[in-house]
Amino acid sequence: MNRIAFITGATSGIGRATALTLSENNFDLIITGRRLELLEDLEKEIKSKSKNKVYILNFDVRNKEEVFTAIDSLPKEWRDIEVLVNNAGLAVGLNHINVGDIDDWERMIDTNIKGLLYVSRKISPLMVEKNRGHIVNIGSTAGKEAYENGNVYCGTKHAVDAISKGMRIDMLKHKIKVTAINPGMVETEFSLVRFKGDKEKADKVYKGFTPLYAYDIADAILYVVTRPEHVCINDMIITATSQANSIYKVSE
Ligand code: NDP
Ligand code: 8X3
Repeated sequence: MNRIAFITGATSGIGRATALTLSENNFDLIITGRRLELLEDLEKEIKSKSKNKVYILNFDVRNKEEVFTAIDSLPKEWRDIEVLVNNAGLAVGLNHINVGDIDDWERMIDTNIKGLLYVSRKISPLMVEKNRGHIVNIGSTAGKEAYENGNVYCGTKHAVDAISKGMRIDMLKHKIKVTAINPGMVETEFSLVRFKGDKEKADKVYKGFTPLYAYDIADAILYVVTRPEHVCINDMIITATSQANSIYKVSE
């Protein structure tokens, strides 16, 4: 087996690009998400390009039992996970707090915070057993400063920021690295999900400037997980050149 990376949210966007990039760089992959047919397509694509191995786990990160059962079901040879990429996440809705939709808030909190915690709770002990591993949490520039209408999404990503710092301290004596990668605007299915399938609204988000693409973030993930053993990249903020942070962006 090659080094094994476990990627949540590999059906689309950053997770999918990361799976393809890591596979091109000799990782075997455990790819996860809710849309099984997209995981199967990704598996076929990877296998058409390399001899690297792929294992599919199909679960919803919000469902603790599903997460635990799926990870417990991994065969012995797939349990030596060296890299966990906690990527599954979403924004839903874009409203002032006084008119926010509580179901949207719960989806974001359950996915971005609780889902990340469920997966980490199951995989970190496997890493601790070996005194080896690397957890990469996908935060956001929205986890570094809040913006108008972003309230709860920004809150969940600030939580990812704090959890990453805490994890890094807890994992120190186990020689497990923890990296937070915080992208600005990346053109993926993110805005389509945020605007609940309204493609016109979603497309507008990326008009008038060159955003980041999923492969830009995958490239950063590849960089952090291929540093020498004594080097840990703690925190990375990556924006498009046209963007300074979550608030300031210029048109081209
Ligand atoms: P996409 O919508 O393209 O991908 C999101 C991925 O998360 C999908 O694979 C989806 O899989 C998975 N996912 C969502 N909910 C669940 C769930 N309940 N259970 C399991 N998997 C789930 O968006 P991105 O690639 O852009 O987003 C990836 C991460 O990057 C997120 O954490 C996002 O917050 C973060 N991010 C994105 C930015 C952007 O501008 N795009 C900027 C900064 C951070 P499926 O639907 O098949 O379950
Ligand atoms: C996604 C980037 O600016 O839409 O985390 O919050 S932003």
